[in-house]
Amino acid sequence: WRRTHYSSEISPSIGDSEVVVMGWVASVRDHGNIQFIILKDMHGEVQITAKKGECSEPIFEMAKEVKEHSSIGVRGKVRPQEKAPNGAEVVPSEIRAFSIAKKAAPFMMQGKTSTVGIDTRLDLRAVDLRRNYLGAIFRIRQTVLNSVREFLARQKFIEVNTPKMIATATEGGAALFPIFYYDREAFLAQSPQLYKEQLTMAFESVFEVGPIFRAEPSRTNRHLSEAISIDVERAFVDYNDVMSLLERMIVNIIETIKERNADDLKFLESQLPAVELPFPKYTYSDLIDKLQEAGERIQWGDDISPQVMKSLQDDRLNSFYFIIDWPTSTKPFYVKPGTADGGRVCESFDLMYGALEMSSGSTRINRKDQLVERMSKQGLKPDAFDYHLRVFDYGVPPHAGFGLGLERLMMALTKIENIRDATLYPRDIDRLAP
Ligand code: ATP
Ligand code: AMO
Repeated sequence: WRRTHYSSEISPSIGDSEVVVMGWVASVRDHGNIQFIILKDMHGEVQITAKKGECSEPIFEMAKEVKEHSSIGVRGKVRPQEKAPNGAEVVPSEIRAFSIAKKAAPFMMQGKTSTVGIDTRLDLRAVDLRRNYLGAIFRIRQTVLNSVREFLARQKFIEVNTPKMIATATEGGAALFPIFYYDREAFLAQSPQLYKEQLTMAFESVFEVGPIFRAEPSRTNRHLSEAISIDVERAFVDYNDVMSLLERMIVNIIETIKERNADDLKFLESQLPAVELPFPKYTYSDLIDKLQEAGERIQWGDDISPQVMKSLQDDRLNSFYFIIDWPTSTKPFYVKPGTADGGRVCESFDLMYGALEMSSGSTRINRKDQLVERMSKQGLKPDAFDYHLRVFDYGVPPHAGFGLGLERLMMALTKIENIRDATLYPRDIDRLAP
């Protein structure tokens, strides 16, 4: 018993030869003397039609019994059927039940929406992931990753992996997860920041796709405790160059999804964001003025929250745009202050999609004395960063880069409302399993 065809290959052109298909029961429709089973596999769906009198009595009985979510194999002949997926159906001569679903899952495999809440779905995530809706989401995610790797490889970036068990924090605001590391305390990495910067010394252009860990105590639809970050770092460039790289990468991702995921987009009834190069840029200071004009009680130096951004009426703020030149005090120690105004603002940017932050990036400090000074100003002990500071005696090039949150990007691309649906097994303050 071997699978001979995937669902997508079952079409009238097969003629009346025998096939074996395997998959999961997506739905069963009982019409008395005729049973329709929709069988789902990794490539789509195929209809199995068991008619009383046409197939044997035991097969007909079996077709009546298989429940949704069971995994089965079907041997049978193909015949044209206009109303079935791909215009053909399989008339079963044998049905094998590999594993019969013991219970009805609390959600349906087909259809776009689910009637149950996300917590019920996450409790049974592997089954939830069989839903066509999430299938489409994760195929698009795959295209995003492929497209990022293809795009950066064309620019001669090399992909790296940096340690996830680390000695010191890099991203001031976000809290760390402490771990036991033999007899010492260590942390899960909040970002590959210092390692990717160091690696520009040897390789010039590097990127990493990997987990970042952040102890986010808040329950929001846009924070995970473990997220995937696309981190990019390049030598001999500044923040304008990497903003240009980032926006071209986003456009490339969107074009690639249009090419490779047309069926998924159709199923999701979702439009990809309309983008045009270059993305609009707003300076932090200009936005603060605009927000104050709109009546927001916000001061220069404050962070700009998604709630606050919603008070601005500007169509260009509905898609991708950059907020640039942030106050130096709001950004981590490694971000390079500008030369004007005693370095009050720094060479930094956030890439936004509407009110949602997608990415942060900057030109980095490449002088040891300046880095030490910035660490001290932020209340960090330079001694703790000795492992990092020592390489600055050996020709650290000017460099710049960014971190792009993969799940956040998925939210912008597919309009999912909860970031948890952009990850297979989400981690948050309430959830550590499955
Ligand atoms: P080894 O032959 O190196 O002792 P192993 O055969 O015992 O490894 P595992 O310990 O199961 O295999 O690990 C699988 C692979 O992952 C091996 O190739 C191992 O070298 C690598 N590996 C295991 N632990 C670590 C680690 N802490 N850091 C890096 N690589 C690791
Ligand atoms: P930042 O802290 O802004 O910058 O993180 C970069 C991007 O990672 C995503 N992100 C998250 N996504 C989901 N859940 C979270 N808890 C979470 N935290 C962050 C966001 C965010 O924009 N080292 C710098 C990057 C750099 O300068 O290269 C950094 O970590 O999309």
